[in-house]
Amino acid sequence: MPEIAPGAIHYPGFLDAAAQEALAREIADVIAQAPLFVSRMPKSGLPMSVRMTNCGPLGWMSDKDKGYRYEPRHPETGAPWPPIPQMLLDVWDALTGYPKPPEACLVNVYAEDAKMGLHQDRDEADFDAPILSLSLGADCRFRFGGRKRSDKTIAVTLSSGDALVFGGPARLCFHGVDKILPSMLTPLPAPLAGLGARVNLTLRRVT
Ligand SMILES: O=C(O)CCC(=O)C(=O)O
Ligand SMILES: [Mn+2]
Repeated sequence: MPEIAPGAIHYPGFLDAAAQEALAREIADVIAQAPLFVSRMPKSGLPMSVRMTNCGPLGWMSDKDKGYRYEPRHPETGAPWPPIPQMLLDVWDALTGYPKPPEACLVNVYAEDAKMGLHQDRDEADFDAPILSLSLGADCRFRFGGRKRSDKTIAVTLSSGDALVFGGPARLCFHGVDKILPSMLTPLPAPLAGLGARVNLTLRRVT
């Protein structure tokens, strides 16, 4: 499997079509219980271009006043996040080998024109566990750099069914989504059809 940087491994096509469909069904269930919402940038209050929700004991969100953080409850319904589907816990075990389960699974839904700026995942208290990312639907141009914002970056295409694990020396590497690739609009699997162009799941340990 290609190591795109020390500690960052890309698993193209890790989930086959049947597994992608099964995962999409699980995520559609999560969204039915925990509706998609829009996070806002700290201070400016500008809306992010992705819509999101979470499953697991903790969920990531952001708003104008309190900024980036994890919360045990959905910001609009006030309900606890639904549990992380077993198949995702199994993928976590298989690909990270980390002895504790993930505590948060962020679901990001990208419209065709959505993107995500270069950032580090650093709202967690513990950086020992790797991050696991899974993609469904349209290809995207994913950008991966180093531990400084100014470090050189590379572009990687993430496609439906791909997994990416970044931990160890890559845990705090800057990354982002430049764009959804319009010439490669693989539709989202049926259970998620109509929600957007691409769905990304990010599993993390938080505490
Ligand atoms: O959509 C992706 O591939 C990356 C998402 C991400 O980096 C994040 O939510 O922190
Ligand atoms: Mn990230």
